[in-house]
Amino acid sequence: MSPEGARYQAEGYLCVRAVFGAEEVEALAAEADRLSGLSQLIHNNNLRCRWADHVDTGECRFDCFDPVIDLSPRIAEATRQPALLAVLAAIYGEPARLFKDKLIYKPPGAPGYDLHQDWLAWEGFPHSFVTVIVAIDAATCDAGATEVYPGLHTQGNLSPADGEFHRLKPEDVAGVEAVPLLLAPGDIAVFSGHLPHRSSANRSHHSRRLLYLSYNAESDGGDQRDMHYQQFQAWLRSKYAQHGRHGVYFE
Ligand SMILES: O=C(O)CCC(=O)C(=O)O
Repeated sequence: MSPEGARYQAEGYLCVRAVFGAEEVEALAAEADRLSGLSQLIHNNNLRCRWADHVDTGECRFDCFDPVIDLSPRIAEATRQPALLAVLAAIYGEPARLFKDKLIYKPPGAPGYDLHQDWLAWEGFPHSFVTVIVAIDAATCDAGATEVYPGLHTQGNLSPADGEFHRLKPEDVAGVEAVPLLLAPGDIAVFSGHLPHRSSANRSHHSRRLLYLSYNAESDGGDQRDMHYQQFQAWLRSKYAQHGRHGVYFE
């Protein structure tokens, strides 16, 4: 196993610096800006869009596209960037397949994310699921960088395996110090689907735009992205319906 692979196995995460060059980052930032201007698309009934309330004013604001690559060939290209795929191949010992793709904007005042694991007990959900963060902006502590709990991925799923999303409890990470994934634009971080993580609010004066790209090992189900998004959108529709929201669509 490569030293990167061994470190990832032990800690459940890995940061690799300057995987994307300045020009690539500039192009991704320009795409993020372009997409944030698609006001027809950014609608609260569109299943592709996620929202978050400003921590001080309570104003509900757009936060994330999920998925995003079908909106931008440039971002789609970033998911296949050779140096990024080489890091994943070193971890897996085989090629990786894209499973999910999000662009999180986290503007100033956006709240953090509660402590959770990404792996979900859904039929066929790949056990080899990992997420790659690609930093478009700097991820700093005051901007609400993602924080991980090293080593706890070895404990597997820490919440009921009932197919629901669960927040974890502080006891689940007791005794382990959180490590913020501090990234400069162009850096990447890779972390396991079983690694507990969270983030704080963005208290800085700049957005913390990150691509959140998830993959599985080729031998663990091959290309499952379409299937995942069908399953995910059916799940979202059922959640909206439980709250009396029936006008949702995907565009
Ligand atoms: O944006 C963050 O810091 C965390 C996002 C996250 O945990 C998620 O999307 O699963």
